[in-house]
Amino acid sequence: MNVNKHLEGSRKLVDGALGKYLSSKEKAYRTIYKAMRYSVLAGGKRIRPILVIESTKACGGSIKDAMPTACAVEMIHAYSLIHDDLPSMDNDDFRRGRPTCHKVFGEANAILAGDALIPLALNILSKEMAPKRAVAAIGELSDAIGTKGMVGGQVLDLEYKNKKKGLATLIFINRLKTSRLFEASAKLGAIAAGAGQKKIDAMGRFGLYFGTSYQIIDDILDKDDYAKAFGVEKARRDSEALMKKAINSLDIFGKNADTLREIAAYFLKRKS
Ligand code: GRG
Repeated sequence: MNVNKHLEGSRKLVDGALGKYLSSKEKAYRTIYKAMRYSVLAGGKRIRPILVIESTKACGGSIKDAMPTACAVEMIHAYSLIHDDLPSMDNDDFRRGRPTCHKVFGEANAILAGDALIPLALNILSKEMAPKRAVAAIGELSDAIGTKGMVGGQVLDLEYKNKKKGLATLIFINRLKTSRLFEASAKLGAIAAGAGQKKIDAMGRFGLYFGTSYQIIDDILDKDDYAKAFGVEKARRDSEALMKKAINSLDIFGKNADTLREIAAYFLKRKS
């Protein structure tokens, strides 16, 4: 399989679906949709929705089963980036090569665009999944992004901003801030396919290891946290070991998870 081409195709499908969810013909809502579209449709690797889709497929579901869930997860990711860029957090002027949401729409509208993406994501899950799957998906996603997930990780990250972090702290923060949403993405894909608990759990392990490796690679590329604290060589070794663990978590899916295995190997070698 040509992984690059495959990912490109998936990205196009995700972008098309996101565009549809993020449109309203009513004049009154023009500003908020404009701000949301600006940030969500600004490119990005779409790795989380791709994990949702491939997890669904590995569990016997279709792209159609996966797409609402895939878009919901990407909306949550986009919200976290919009808020992370705010002056009160990372205070970034650029994201994905263009001015950040608050630079273009003002701080209040950027906060609100991020805010609006959360209920929209949950609403999509509630309306477009079968009731039992929707309840499981909303439960998992809200766990992943709340106080003991992404928000909790961000709070700790801010607390430790100018302090030295030991290995355990660094891993804990990364787990909450980054890997937990990867874990949820892979699990949500299995839930969207109607998989049983064993498969949902296996996908969760895959997502968690994948996300942890992904964050370390991010740090190598940004010369940041993990790579800065422990050196590029250890960071490289650890990211490889974690991606191996991710791939090993897929054993119970047999050949059905071959695409996920190839995607994991591909992202281990990413350069941006
Ligand atoms: C505001 C609650 C709240 C949380 C923010 C996501 C986040 C937490 C902070 C952003 C900073 C950062 C580097 C987080 C680690 C997660 C990560 C690797 C984000 C970048 O994700 P990619 O590589 O980006 O998927 P694209 O642009 O490709 O979508």
